[in-house]
Amino acid sequence: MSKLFTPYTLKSITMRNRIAVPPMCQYMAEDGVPNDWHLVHYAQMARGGVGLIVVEATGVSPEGRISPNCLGIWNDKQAAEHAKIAAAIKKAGCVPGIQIAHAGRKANANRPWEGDNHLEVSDPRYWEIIGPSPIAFGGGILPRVPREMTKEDIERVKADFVAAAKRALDAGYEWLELHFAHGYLAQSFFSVHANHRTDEYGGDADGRGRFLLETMEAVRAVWPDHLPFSMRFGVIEFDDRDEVTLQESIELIKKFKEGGLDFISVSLGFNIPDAKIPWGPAFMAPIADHIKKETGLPVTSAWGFGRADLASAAVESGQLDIVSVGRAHLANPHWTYATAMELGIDKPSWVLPAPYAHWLEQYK
Ligand code: FMN
Repeated sequence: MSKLFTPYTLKSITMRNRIAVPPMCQYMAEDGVPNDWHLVHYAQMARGGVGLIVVEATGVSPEGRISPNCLGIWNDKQAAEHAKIAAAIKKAGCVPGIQIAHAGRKANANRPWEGDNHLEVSDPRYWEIIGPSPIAFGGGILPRVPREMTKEDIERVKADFVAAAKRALDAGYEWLELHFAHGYLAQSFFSVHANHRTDEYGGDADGRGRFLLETMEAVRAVWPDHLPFSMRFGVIEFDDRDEVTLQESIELIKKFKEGGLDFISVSLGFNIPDAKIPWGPAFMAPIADHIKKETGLPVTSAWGFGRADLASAAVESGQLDIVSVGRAHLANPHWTYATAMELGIDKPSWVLPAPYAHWLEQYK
C-alpha cells in the first residue's frame, strides 16, 4: 500500500489520502462572487478522489484581488456562494479548504490569457494598488508603483483577513490557508526587494516579518483550534541571497508555530522578475524537507509533483506530509484515481464515489 493512499489527520480533520489540489485561480468571477464555473470545477475534482482541495486565492477585499475576475470573500453574497462549493467538496468526501489573499502591488492585473499585465489607469476596472514601499514589481508587465501603506492601511488589511477567515468558517471551509507567498502583499512585506520601510514594519527580518506575524496572530484568534490553520509561505527567492532568506524564513516560521500555526505549504517568493528559479520536477521537495526538519511543522509543497512516482516518493520518503498536485488535476480531475491505478493500490476504483466506482469495479 502506497503511503500516498493512507489517511492524514491534522487537528480534527482527516483527509482520505495525502493528495491535495493547491489553490489555482480561475479568473472567472464577477464582483468576486463564485458561480457555476467554480462549483462544477471544484466538485468535479473532489469527486476525482483527492483528499483536500484548497480553493483558489480569494480576495479579502476588492483591492486585494489579482484581477477583476478573481474570487472574493468580503461580503455575505460571496460567502453564500462559497458555502455551496464547500458543501459540494465535502459531500464528495474531500476536505474543503480555502486560501485567503491580498495581492498587494501585483493586484489589478488582466487575466493571464489577456496579458497578465496591470490595467491602464483609464480602464473603468482600475483601482489603486498598495504595498509595503513604493517599488514596482516590473518585469515589463507589472510596472505600476504601489502606494506605500500607512499604519491605518496595515490595520485595515489585517482586519480584512480576520473578517475573511470568519466568513470562510461560516461558509463551511475546514482548512484555512493564508496566502503569504508568490510576491503578493504579505510576502512582499517579508522581501528585501519589495520592502524598504524604515518603520517597525521594515528593516531587519523581525521588522519585515511583523506584518505577516501580526496578521497570522489576528486570524488565529478567530479561526477555531480544532481546524487546520495553514499558510502558504515563500521561503526562498532564488536571487543569490537564498541561504539568508531561508534562515530568516525558518526563524519566522518558528514564530508562526509558537503563535499557533499548524501547517506550512512551502513555496517561493516571486518578488523579482529575474529570479533564477531552477524549474524541474519536484524541485521544491528538498527545500520543503529542510523546512519541515528545522521547524517541526508538517508540510506540503507543489510544483511538478504531478506524476505518480514523484508524488508517491515525496510522501513515502517523509519529505512531504501531503503532496499538492495542481495542473495535473486541470488535465484530469480524476488524477487521484489514475494515480491509484498506476501505483497498483487495492480496488483503485473506490477512490471514486460509488456511482462511478461500482461500474468501474464490475466491468474491467
Ligand atoms: N498558487 C497560489 O498560491 N494561489 C493561487 O491562487 C494560484 N493560482 C494558480 C492558478 C493556476 C492556473 C496555476 C497553474 C497555478 C496557480 N498557483 C497558485 C500555483 C499552484 O498552486 C501550484 O503551485 C502550481 O500550479 C505548481 O504546481 P503543479 O506543478 O502541480 O501545477
